[in-house]
Amino acid sequence: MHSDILKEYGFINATPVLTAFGTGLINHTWKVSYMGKDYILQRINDNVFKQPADITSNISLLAAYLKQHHPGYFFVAPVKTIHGDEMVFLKDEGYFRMFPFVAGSHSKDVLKTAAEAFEAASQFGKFTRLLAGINIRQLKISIPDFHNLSLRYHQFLEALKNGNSQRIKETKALADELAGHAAIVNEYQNITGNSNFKLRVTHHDTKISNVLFDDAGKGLCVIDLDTVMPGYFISDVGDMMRTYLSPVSEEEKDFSKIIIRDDFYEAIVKGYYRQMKDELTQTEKKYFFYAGTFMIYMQAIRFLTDYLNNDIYYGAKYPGHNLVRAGNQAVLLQRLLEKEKTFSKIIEN
Ligand code: GN1
Ligand code: MG
Repeated sequence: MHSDILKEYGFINATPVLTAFGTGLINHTWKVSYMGKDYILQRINDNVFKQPADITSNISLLAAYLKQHHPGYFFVAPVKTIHGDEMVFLKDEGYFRMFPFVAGSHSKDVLKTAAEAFEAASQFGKFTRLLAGINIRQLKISIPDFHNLSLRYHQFLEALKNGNSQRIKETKALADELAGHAAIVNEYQNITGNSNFKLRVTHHDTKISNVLFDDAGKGLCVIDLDTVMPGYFISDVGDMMRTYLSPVSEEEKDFSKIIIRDDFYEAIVKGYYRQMKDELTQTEKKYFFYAGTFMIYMQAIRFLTDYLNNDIYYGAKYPGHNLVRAGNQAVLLQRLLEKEKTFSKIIEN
């Protein structure tokens, strides 16, 4: 199958070498080596991204805007096919697109230092700031209600009623614990009704592997722009907290390893503020800490909802996988909430 796709890119003179790449849960990603150059090939999961053409349209829009207004910004545009298209559709295979593997750049799957958190936060902040002038209505909504916490909470309650009954029983304690944090949902509803909260160009997937670093360890740009849509800054800042603060990820089964690293929190604040300090409203700034609770809570209920619905969205590599992930995120939420007092001082300074 891959040879048909790669033919669309004119890769016919030698045999391209494909290797699975990255750890994403939704799209499938390969590294392709062809005639001494490397590329990233992705198959879009069109169960999740129902209109893959919307992604292409958004990326072209961003590329054109940045080229015009911030020509110095390093933007990784998709490789075009021999027909000049940015996406390939093959019957029975789905939607594919390819990016150049930027020479002299690298990405990371885990953060080792707070300096890396600073660089990443600065890159995500810069992205939103540089695009602040774009007419946000031109952006397509590639996943409707993606970070709509009210809807996610509703889906969680639905799964508790109509999901796998055995699993509903088995997860009662965790479900009760999570339902006990519904104040996070109420706060989200306040935000959506508050005009001091701005819809901005938001990345919506700010994990560390979506930042490209140069050889000196400085951030170059952000990648994986499929979920770039109008959104609130809490999505981006919150997902950084969710994925940078603890030394272990959502996959960790030993929950005692989940801890919050204060210096990484400070690095996220400093890196993001370096770019966004003058963009954020006073009201938004008050929700900086909340951002982390918002995203961790949403991820916890998304994992548990999927477990209750027999793992139809995230899939499971072993029995109980999504339950482990949900339990992990619930502990992370608890650990972060314990830091509220300490961290509010960091923002004030
Ligand atoms: C999914 O596919 P990936 O790993 O980049 C999910 C994110 C979750 C993440 C949790 C479209 O992202 O929202 O935070 O898993 N993306 C989608 O690992 O649902
Ligand atoms: Mg992603």
